[in-house]
Amino acid sequence: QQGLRIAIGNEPPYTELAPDGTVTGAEPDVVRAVCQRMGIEKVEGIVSGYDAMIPGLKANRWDTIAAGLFMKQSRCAEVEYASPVIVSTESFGVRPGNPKNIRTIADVKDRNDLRVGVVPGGFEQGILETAGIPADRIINVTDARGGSDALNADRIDAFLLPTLSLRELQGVEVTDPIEDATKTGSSAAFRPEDKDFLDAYNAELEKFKAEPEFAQILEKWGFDPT
Ligand code: 6CS
Repeated sequence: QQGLRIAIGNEPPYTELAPDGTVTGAEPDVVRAVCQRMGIEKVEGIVSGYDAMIPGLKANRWDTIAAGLFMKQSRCAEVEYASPVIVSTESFGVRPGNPKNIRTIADVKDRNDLRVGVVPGGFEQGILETAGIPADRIINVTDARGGSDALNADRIDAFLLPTLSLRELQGVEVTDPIEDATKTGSSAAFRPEDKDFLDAYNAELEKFKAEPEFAQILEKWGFDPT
C-alpha cells in the first residue's frame, strides 16, 4: 500500500487540515504514527461532512474515516472500527451566560421553544432524534464554524457538539459535559472487506498505545490518554 486516504471533518481537536495541506488532529496523528510503523509513509486528508463519510468510504473515495466518527450501532453495521482511541463527551455551545439555561437533553425535550443546531448526519442528530425531539427543532448547520455563526445570529439556541470541538470556537460558551448524552468511543473506520488490512492496523495500534508517543499525541490535542 502506497498511501492512505483518510476522510476528516476538519473539526479540531479531532481533525484539522493545516494551511500547508497537512492533515493533523488527534485521530489523523495516531493514524499517521500507526501507518509509519506499517511502512505506509503518506497519509492524505480529504474533508467531508459526517453524513458523507460512510457513503464515500463505500464508494472508494477514501480508504478509512479518521474523523472522530463516534461508534454507534447503525455505523457498526456498515463499517469495521479499529480498536478505540478516544472516548468523547458532548456539550452545548450557548450564548455567553447561557441565557436560556440549557444543560441537558431533557431540557431541550421539555421546552418546545428551543432549537438546537447539529452537523448533518452527526452523532448529535441521533441523540436528539432518539430522545424524541421533533425534527423542526433540530437545525442543520454546515460545520463547527457554521454552528457558532447560527448561535450568534439567533437562528439556534444551542449547538450540540463534542465538548472539546466546542471549546475551539471563539465567543461560544460551553456547558459541562451533558449527563444524559451518551458517551462513546471513536477510532479509524474501514470497509468490512478490508479486514486483513484492519487486522494488521489493529496489531500496530495496540503496540502503539503502549508507547509514550500515543499519550503525547492525545495530550497535545486536549484528550486524556487514560
Ligand atoms: O461522530 C460524529 O458524528 C461526530 N464526531 C465528531 C468528532 N464531531 C461531530 C460529529 O457529529
